[in-house]
Amino acid sequence: MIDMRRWKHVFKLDPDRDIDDMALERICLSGTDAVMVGGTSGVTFDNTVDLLSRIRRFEVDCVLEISDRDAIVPGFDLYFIPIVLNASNPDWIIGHHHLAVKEYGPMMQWDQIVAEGYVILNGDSTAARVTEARTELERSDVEAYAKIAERLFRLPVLYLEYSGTFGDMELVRRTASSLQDARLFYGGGIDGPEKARQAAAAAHTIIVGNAIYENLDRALETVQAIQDVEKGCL
Ligand code: 1GP
Repeated sequence: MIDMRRWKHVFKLDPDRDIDDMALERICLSGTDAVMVGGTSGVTFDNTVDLLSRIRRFEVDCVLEISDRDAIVPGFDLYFIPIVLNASNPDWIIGHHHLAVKEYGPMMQWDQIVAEGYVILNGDSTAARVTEARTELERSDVEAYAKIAERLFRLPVLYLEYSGTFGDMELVRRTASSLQDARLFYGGGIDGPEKARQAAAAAHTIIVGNAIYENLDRALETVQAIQDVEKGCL
């Protein structure tokens, strides 16, 4: 059974973006803890199943982050379900979840499902626009969301999502250290080893997305950077 609590580094692959076989092989053999498949727009059953079958040639743990209930593909190791805590549109807090469980409830394997409390912090991101997220937040707002995620909803993951831009590491560090059980996932703007080291020093788990498509060599260097942080050489 996969233990996501041990993950330090995750690559996030978008089914709506092209990646050639060589690049995919380098990602899957990089030493990352897991490959997460997910994206905000253009995710379909077909492009998700296609990417899963290509990743499955490798042994790396492979999980799906569900953003569209028409693109729920069997065969992943785990299924991550975002609950966007700062969404203004309640569809992203409970609406899509309700419809998905109504439709797929009888066949859901609940021990494969991980709920993520998302806080979206980059107002310019697609995720913020789609969910109508309130991104103008004080640190105290984020702290409150962290408590709601962990104490009220008992979510196993709090995901601080800066998708496309590098975030406030002091905020990430303080939020992570305020959590007792939940894991803090950080994603956004990690474009190479320097930022990976900073983010890894602040969060429990870092997620690298865009860099895979923009500069693969530097994206791959983020895996080693985590190992450096683990050894204490920042
Ligand atoms: C996106 O948090 C991930 O959901 C990663 O962000 O694409 O900016 O690396 P980037």
